[in-house]
Amino acid sequence: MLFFHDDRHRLHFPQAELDGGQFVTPYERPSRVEYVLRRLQETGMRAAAPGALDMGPVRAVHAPDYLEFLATCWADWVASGARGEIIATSFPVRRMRQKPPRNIDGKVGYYSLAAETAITAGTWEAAQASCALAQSAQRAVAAGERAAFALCRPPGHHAASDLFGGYCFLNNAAVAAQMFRDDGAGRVAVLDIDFHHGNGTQDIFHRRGDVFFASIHGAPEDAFPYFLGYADETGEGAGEGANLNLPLPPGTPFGPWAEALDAALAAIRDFGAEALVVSLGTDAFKDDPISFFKLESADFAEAGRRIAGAGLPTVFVMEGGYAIEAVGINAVNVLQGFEE
Ligand code: Q9C
Ligand code: ZN
Repeated sequence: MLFFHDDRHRLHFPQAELDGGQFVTPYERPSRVEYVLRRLQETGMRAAAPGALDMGPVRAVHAPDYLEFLATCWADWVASGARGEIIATSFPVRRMRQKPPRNIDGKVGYYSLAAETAITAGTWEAAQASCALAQSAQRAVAAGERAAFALCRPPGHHAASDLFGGYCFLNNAAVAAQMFRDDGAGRVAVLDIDFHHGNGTQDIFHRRGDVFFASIHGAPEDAFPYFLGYADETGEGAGEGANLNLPLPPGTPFGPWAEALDAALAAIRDFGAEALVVSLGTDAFKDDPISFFKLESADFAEAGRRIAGAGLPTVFVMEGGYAIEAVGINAVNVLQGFEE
């Protein structure tokens, strides 16, 4: 399988993540990519050179003011006299006004969905380079490859049209799905197998009937992002019926997880998708430090086999996965299973 990567992911490496009342080294760290790269090379996957970012499809799924915020927030933060990394502390919660303030500290809270994700000087460049990888993989598949893998970092599926957080800034999977539509696919599906609910992707397509979103994830009662991802979220308006959430409880092993995967794939087939984007997180792994499913490494290969059974042109986009040494094996197992 062809894959795309870009060293500029290293430009995004905050020192700090707020976790359990302490600042810790972020779980979402550059070494994740090194482990995946090594495994891709060991297994003979083919590296291809990524193209430049096309802002057209990015603007189709993200709000202009949000993109402007991402491009300018670091300079504004530094100019305000702040000395550390950008961390959101104030949010427009219940009964408050949904209106971006002038103050940069207020803006940061307005455009974020959680406080664990810091922004640094290089974050915007890294996020753009990451998104360009999803675009390059989509172009390869549109040009006739059966499948391609974008080794995206930072990840994307928590990023909504105008929100960052959950380690995500640009929604790489949503951008790839949008590009399939722009290329003429009438119907596209996004299958999200990251442990966490893909709230950003769901939100972006919630009112659209042309992009189906299916997600298998830790139930929101128990897992981040906590405030979206219930089974009764089925889409709205033209999008009614084009959203499928499959939340699962703590301790879920491969058996019930795989049943959910089969249900998602059946729904994608019934929808009539012509192309597939997979949000490929490996944090459903049993040893993941921030998740609670119990998949074994071999299970990821079986997941890849089942995804291949959909018979669709497929773009794999890297999302989460924090059991660092196993991230490469687990991610590449999905790709290898797909290719069998
Ligand atoms: N105490 C992705 O997998 N919450 N994002 C961490 C740790 C945020 C996960 C809490 C998890 C975000 C792409
Ligand atoms: Zn995740």
